[in-house]
Amino acid sequence: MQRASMEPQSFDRVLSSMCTEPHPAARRAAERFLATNPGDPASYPAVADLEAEALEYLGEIAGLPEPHGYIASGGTEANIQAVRAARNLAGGRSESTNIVAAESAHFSFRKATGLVDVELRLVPTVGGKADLEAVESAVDDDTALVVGVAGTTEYGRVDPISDLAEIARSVDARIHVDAAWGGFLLPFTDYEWDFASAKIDSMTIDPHKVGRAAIPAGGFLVRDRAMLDALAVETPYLESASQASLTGTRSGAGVASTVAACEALWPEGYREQYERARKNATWLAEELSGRGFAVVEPELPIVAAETPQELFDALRSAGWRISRTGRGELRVVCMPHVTREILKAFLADFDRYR
Ligand code: 0PR
Repeated sequence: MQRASMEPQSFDRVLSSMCTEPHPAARRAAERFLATNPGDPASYPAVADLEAEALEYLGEIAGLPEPHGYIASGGTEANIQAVRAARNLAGGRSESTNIVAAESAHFSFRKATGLVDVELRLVPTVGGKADLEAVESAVDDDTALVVGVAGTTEYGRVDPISDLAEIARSVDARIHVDAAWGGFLLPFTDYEWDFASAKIDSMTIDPHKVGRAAIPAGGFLVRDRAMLDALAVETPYLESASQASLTGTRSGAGVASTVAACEALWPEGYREQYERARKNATWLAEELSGRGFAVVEPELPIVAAETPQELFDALRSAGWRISRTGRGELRVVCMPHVTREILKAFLADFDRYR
């Protein structure tokens, strides 16, 4: 049998990913904690203490001084948990229980609502952000949750979170913010996206994306402990009484590397990383529009541009890991590993093939 390479690919041509190279301290921490299980805190107290510390960091980043939650396997799990908790607190499932999100929400909400069998009402966007009027008409007394995205997957847009929170309140629904990708960028912007600036109930904020922790490390945060309790099941043969996470055994590597990355980077390192990404995205957008391509102006560091299919294919064949938006635009995510040199090399190939 032909054996696949045991070498992971390098990051120097990866422009499509929302994951990145872990911080060196995060890598070391992940290795040390590979065989620990935060799902069993009574047997693995060291990693349980680290998880409390990881939550403190995430709370500080997201404006929540007394955070509840846990380090999940990623944004998908955190979004699933937000939907489950809201559904449970709304009195379980009824025929007409629904959640409302914009079409720009990540596809994990389709998984989440499919799993718990509630209706997902997707409303249109304006300028890539949730259309408030459409959200207002979509919610009703059976709405358990309204979702706002702070940093959409395709274009990096931030929904009007405070307005969405108000709409949610008006029908006694909860409001969840998906900052899986944007959460480690937004503290350095003027957006109102967090627990401090809006009355939100829960949040997804992933250390394994811009936070530079090792995969898997997602963040699920709730303001009110009751939301976590709504997810808990009893665990009779463990020393701890209950478990709120979706998975049982969890990654100690994710937890430890979250703490290590935050210790090394919060806040100044993350700020520098954000500034660099912002400048790179602005620069790339200008270069592409200077060449006559229609560019979607970056608000957070994602650049989308209308380019011909043949050019896209040629760049893929040349080894560039690029992706497309649903509308078919070339999409470049300026993650921390994407340096100006890498973008210059990309543009050189872009010019060669166009
Ligand atoms: N919420 C948002 C806003 C996201 O962008 C993503 C993932 C998720 C939730 C789900 O997070 P997990 O993938 O951690 O469960 N966004 C990227 C996407 O689907 C994920 C990704 C990451 C894709 C790395 C490619 C890649 O190489 O496009």
